[in-house]
Parts: sequence; C-alpha cells; structure tokens
Amino acid sequence: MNALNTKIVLDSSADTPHLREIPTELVPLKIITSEKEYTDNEQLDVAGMIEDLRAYSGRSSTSCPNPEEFLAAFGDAENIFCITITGSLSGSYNSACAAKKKYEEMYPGRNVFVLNSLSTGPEILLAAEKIEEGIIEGKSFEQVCESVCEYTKSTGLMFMLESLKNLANNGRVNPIVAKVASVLGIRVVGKASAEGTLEQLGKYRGAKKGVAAVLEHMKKEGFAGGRVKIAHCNNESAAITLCELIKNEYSSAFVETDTCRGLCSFYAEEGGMLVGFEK
Ligand code: X90
Repeated sequence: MNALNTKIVLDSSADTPHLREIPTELVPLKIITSEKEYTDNEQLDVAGMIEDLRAYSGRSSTSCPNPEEFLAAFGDAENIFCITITGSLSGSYNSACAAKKKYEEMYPGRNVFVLNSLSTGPEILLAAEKIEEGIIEGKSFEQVCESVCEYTKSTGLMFMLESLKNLANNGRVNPIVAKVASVLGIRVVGKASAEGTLEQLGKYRGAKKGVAAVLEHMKKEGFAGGRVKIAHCNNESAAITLCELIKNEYSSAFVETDTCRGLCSFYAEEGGMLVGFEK
C-alpha cells in the first residue's frame, strides 16, 4: 500500500492524535446547549466551553457527524482507515459506514475501513497509532485492517468520573449509576464493556483512592506494563498521579498524558479521566 495516498480519519471523540507520518483528519462532533453550539474541531476553545457549561444549567446534548462530513474528510485518498466512538452510544459509526458505502461506489477500487472502537478517546488513539505503524511498515490494506483488529482485542479503556450528569441526561448511562456519582467526593471507576457501553467497576471516596483503583482495575484486565494513554478533563493531578503509580511499579511502561477535546470533556466532565492501555 502506498502511504502517500492513505489517510486516517477519526471522529473528535479520539481527542488529539499525534501521528507524524500519515495525514490524519478529525471529524467533529458537536456539543449543543440552548445558548450555543460548540463544534469539536481544532478551533474549539475547550477550556472556554467547560467554563460556559459550569455556569449553565439548562439542557445540553451532542450530535455526531453525518455521512457527508465523513465523506469530506475522506477527501481524495485511495486507502482510508476510519475509527469512530463506540457505535453503542453514538451514531458516528453508522455515519462513517454510510460514507464508506458512498465513497466506494463513487471510486471503485478505493478502500475504506471503518472500525467501531467500542470505546473512545485514548483507546482510539492507540488503535490509530497501530494503523500508522502498519502503513509505515509497508503492510497491505488488508494486513493493516487485520493487525488493528487483532491489536484492539488487547487494549482497554478505563475511566474515572466525578459526575455522570451529562451521560445520564442524554441517556448514555443508567441513571442509578449516575446518582451515586453525584455525591460529592465520589469517583466512579469503570471500563468500556465488550459491548462498548459504560460498565461500573467501583466507587471510591477521594482522588487518591480513585486513581489507585484505576490502576488496580487495569491490572485485573491484564495490564502488565504496556503502553498507556491518559486523557483528562481539568484534572492534570490525577493524570500525573496515575502516571507515577504506573512508573513506580512498571519502570519501563510508556505513559503519555493529554487533555480531552470537546466531546470527551462534555461527557467525562470536569475531573474526569480516561485511560487507554495495553493488556
Ligand atoms: O453521537 C453523539 O452525540 C455522541 C454520544 C457519545 C456518548 C458517550 C461518550 C462518552 C465519553 C465518558 C466515559 C468513557 C465511556 C466509555 C464507553 C465506551 C467519555
């Protein structure tokens, strides 16, 4: 496969990719309040959005890209690898599949692979890096598809949330679980389930216990010192603490931290942290 006419397309739930070799495009989701619409693209002032939302108590929701927006991002590439947020919680995957169908009809001979991440944020970025690695190694289109599918079986997503209000208000999580998290100081720790939904694993009082529990649950899932990507929403201290806990135990672990973009900030909310890891 020729790397020159290959493109990686992610929806903005992936947060910020740092792929150096292969052209990558983010397709924005939107965050909508009765006062404003936020498009989760490079221009979005995420901190400003979080501040607005802190002061806002009305209804808010999100919307996924439509097929045309994915088509536009596919551009003129011959080989396209596209990853979306879990299809169990968003229509983004369906939109990307519709765009694939249209693109392959319009340009016979071109290839579009759409991966339903069953996850979001940092676990998508791990998969995207795997794709880039395969392309650079000179793998064929099919080989890259196969290797990323195999790889995602050995990655996971853990989360720690201080509030599940926006998830519950938008029907993305059981309201009973959300209620627990509304108690001040309680952190809900959970994982992306095999079905691509939120699965609660425990609730913890205080940041210290919450972060320690994240690592314990990662280990239970099979983490043994592999790659880790942390995305946080206004909670750098949790990200740093987790990073240190991991490094103390696994000196060779490769851990990266970054901030959430708009979509994950809206749902993970302030204090939230998402952790993509290799099992
Ligand atoms: O289509 C849309 O409007 C987007 C809906 C997205 C809903 C879920 C977003 C979750 C973001 C929260 C914690 C991690 C959850 C992992 C679940 C697989 C982050």
